[in-house]
Amino acid sequence: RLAFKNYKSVSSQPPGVHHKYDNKSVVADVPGSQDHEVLPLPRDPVNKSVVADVPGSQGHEVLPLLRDPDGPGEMGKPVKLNNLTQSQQAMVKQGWDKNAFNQYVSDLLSLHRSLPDVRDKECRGIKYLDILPQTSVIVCFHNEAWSVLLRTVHSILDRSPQHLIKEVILVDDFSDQPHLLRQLDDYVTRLPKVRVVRARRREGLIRARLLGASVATATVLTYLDSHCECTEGWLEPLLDRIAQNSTTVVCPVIDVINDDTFEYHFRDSSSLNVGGFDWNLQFNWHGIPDREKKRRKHQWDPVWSPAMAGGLFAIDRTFFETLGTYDSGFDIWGGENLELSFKTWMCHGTLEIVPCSHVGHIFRKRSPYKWRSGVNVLKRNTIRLAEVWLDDYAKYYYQRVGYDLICIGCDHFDLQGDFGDVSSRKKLRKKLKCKSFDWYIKNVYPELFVPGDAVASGEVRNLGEGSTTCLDSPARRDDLYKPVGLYPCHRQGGNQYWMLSKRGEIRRDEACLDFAGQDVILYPCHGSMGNQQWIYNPNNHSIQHGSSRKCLEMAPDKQNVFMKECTNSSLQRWMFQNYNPS
Ligand code: LR7
Ligand code: MN
Repeated sequence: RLAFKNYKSVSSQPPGVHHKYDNKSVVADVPGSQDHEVLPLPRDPVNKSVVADVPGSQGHEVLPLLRDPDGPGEMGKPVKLNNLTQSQQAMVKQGWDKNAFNQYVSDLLSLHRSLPDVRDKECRGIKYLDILPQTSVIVCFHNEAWSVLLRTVHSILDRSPQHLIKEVILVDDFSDQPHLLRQLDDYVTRLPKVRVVRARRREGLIRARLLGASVATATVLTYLDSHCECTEGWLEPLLDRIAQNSTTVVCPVIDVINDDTFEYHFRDSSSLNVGGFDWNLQFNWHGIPDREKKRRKHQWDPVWSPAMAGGLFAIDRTFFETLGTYDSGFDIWGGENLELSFKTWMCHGTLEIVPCSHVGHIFRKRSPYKWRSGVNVLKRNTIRLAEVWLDDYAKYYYQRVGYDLICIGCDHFDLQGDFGDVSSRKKLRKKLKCKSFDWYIKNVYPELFVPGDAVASGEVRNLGEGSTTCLDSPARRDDLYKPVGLYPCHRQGGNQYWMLSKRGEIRRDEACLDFAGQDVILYPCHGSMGNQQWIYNPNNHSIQHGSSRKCLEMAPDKQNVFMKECTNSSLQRWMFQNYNPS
């Protein structure tokens, strides 16, 4: 069982409530976070035969036997709404406002809707170990829409071998929507394997997951977000990997459930991605690197991944415990995915994506719930992450988010506000004899561009016209292919942070300055010079383009750049914030 060695445990009793877990729903504290022991709340007995009303749904909670194979959304088909009345349109809008997905459409679908079998056909022939470990599936939620939450639960129950599911634990992270309280308790009485655990206060998803782990009883923990749909055969290949090696942490392929139509889009194994991150310590996806393609025999073999997205994975509970679970100082949302990724690799485990396992997830464009006011929790979590795991590489994160200037000659800890105490996390890392971050970068994620390999970095300031203008462009995936611009220098990194690589790229993350004769744009870095090669001359401060031999020039409006014949005019003089050729 989980012992939560890293918590300040007040009670000498091991945390958890198994022994008195006879009520279906309990309110509990995250182990160690409180003086008092975890107790189930008294609740009224429920009538077993009650069928819950589904708030917001159109009144059809479809039972499996009554299922209509041609019903809306069956086989993962999209639902398009036509000719809505005004009041229906109002409901659609309300659903979007509350959830950041189209709840109205979700409410139209069966809680047991069918999905296509999206696996490679070879997956169906794979023989897994005869005896697989059981798992506790843990689903944390905060104000999740009823139909979406229950479809997650039913997809687990409907599409997993029953003997492999020990229990499904729903961790309510202090929701305040009424349907998630009594009504959910009532609903799960009909589902023998499903339990609800409720946090006493808003814990955030990380501590909510720890709460789930503390009451889970199976040897493998499987985490899912509260807006997922599992497909046929999703579970066995995950458990099989863990059964073969308990230090393997596994993720399914995460398919996209469209946030508007609820169409199930699947990703076939030939276009599989692995997880990585940039120096903002933000998770991102990449194609499978060539070295990894060579290591595997088949496209349905598990893929080593430098990082996990975070929400959907299975882990041996003893290994999770050995790793110190999550840093419980992480609040609300974010950072925990990279924490677990780094320590899995650095502390002697392996992180894989298993192509034969597919689970759908509703990807949203904004976060629908309230975060804490007054603190940037994501930044705080990320600083904890960097301080504990990144060693010397932490400086690239700080530079990237704009801390380098504020912190010259100072201890950056003091200036970044209170990120709490991380000494016990560092101690744990030592105790486990985990490898260095340098080892991780070189062996697990060699594709990552390391700013230390850059010849120059920081802002790129124009030296003409008062020297107040800097090269400035966002460089996320959606911002690519657009001309780069200029903006008053702000010395806060971000869109003004650039790196000049040894090869002559001017880049941020995976985006490179690229000139093909028209505008200077950002383009995915391709690594083969050509239109992405720039020659910086530190003496006359020119930035010359490799193939066209033209020079980068500031436009008179101080908002745009052009490529012009090199004249050495002050408009063609640029200064990198840090220039250190080796
Ligand atoms: O305070 C909270 N308490 C919660 O219980 C906030 C959230 N939650 C629940 C929430 O209801 C949901 O079930 O936690 C889960 C994750 O929250 P989301 O769905 O808002 O997060 P996300 O899907 O946008 O973000 C991804 O990154 C997060 C970083 O902390 C988590 O690791 C999420 O689990 C993770 N989701 C996935 O990995 C699915 C694939 C997305 C990608 C890429
Ligand atoms: Mn999610």
